[in-house]
Amino acid sequence: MTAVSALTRFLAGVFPGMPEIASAHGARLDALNAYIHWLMLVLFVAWGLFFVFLLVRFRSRRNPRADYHGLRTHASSYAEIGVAIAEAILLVGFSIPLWSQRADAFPAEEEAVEMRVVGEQFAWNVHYPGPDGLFGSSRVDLVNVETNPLGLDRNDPAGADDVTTLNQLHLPVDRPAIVHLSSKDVIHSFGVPEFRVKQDGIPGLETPMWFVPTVTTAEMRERTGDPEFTYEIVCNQLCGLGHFRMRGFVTVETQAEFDAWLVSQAPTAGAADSFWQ
Ligand SMILES: [Cu+2]
Repeated sequence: MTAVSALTRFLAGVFPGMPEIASAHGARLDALNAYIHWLMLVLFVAWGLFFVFLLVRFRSRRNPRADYHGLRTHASSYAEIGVAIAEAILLVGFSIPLWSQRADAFPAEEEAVEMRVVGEQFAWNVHYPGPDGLFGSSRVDLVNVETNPLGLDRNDPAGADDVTTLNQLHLPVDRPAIVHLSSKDVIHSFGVPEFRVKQDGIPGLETPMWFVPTVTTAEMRERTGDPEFTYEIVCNQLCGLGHFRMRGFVTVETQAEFDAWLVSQAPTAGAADSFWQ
C-alpha cells in the first residue's frame, strides 16, 4: 500500500487497528466514527489556538484597565454557527439515517434468518425456529441448566423441530440475520466487533437487531492470514465474575453449508424427524 492510499484510507475512516469489517453497514459506521473524530480534532486544535491567542491578546500588561464593552466583532458567533452546522450535518445526514436503518428498516422475515439469542451467566443460548419458521414456546418450569437451558417446550408443535445451541451461532453469508436478544438473569450485551453490532440483552425484554454478514469465516481466515480466525460474540456488559469467559462463536458460511449444519443439529426424537427425512 502506498503512503498516499494509506492516507486516503485513514482520512476516509479506515483507522489502523480497527477490526476487519464483515457486515454490510460496517463501512458507513466506521466512516461516521471517523468524521466525528476529525471534527473533534479540528475543534480541539482551533479552540486551543484561540485560547492561546486570547491569553496573549488580553494580557494585563497591554490591558491595564478592563474593557467593559467586550467583543466588537461577530467572528466567534460565525464560528459557533459553523460548528453547529457541521454537527447538524453529522447528526441529520449520517447518524439518524444510519440509526433508523438499524432500528426501523428491518428486512422482510422471509428473506432473513431469524434466531433468538438469550444471554445467561455466562453463556449465549441460541435458538433457531427450525424448518417451520416458528419458535416453540419456552416455560420457566422446563428450564434445566444441563439439558434445556431455554426451557423450550418440545411438546409445542412449533417447538418440536427447533434447534438450540450453546455459544455457537451459525449465519449464512450475504443474508440478513435478525437476532431477537434477551437475557435470563442480568443485563448482557451482544457484540461482534467485525459486524459492528452491539446491543444490550435485558431480562424481561426481547430486543430485535439485524445485520448482514458479508464475509465468510473461511474468507476471513484468508484475509487475515490467520487459519484459526473465528468471529466471537463478546459480552459487552460487566455481568458478573465469569464475564471474561462469556464468549460465543460465530460461523459465517455459505447458504448450503448453513442448511447442512442446521440439519445436522436437528432434534432426533419425536415429531421432528418427519421434517428432516
Ligand atoms: Cu454477560
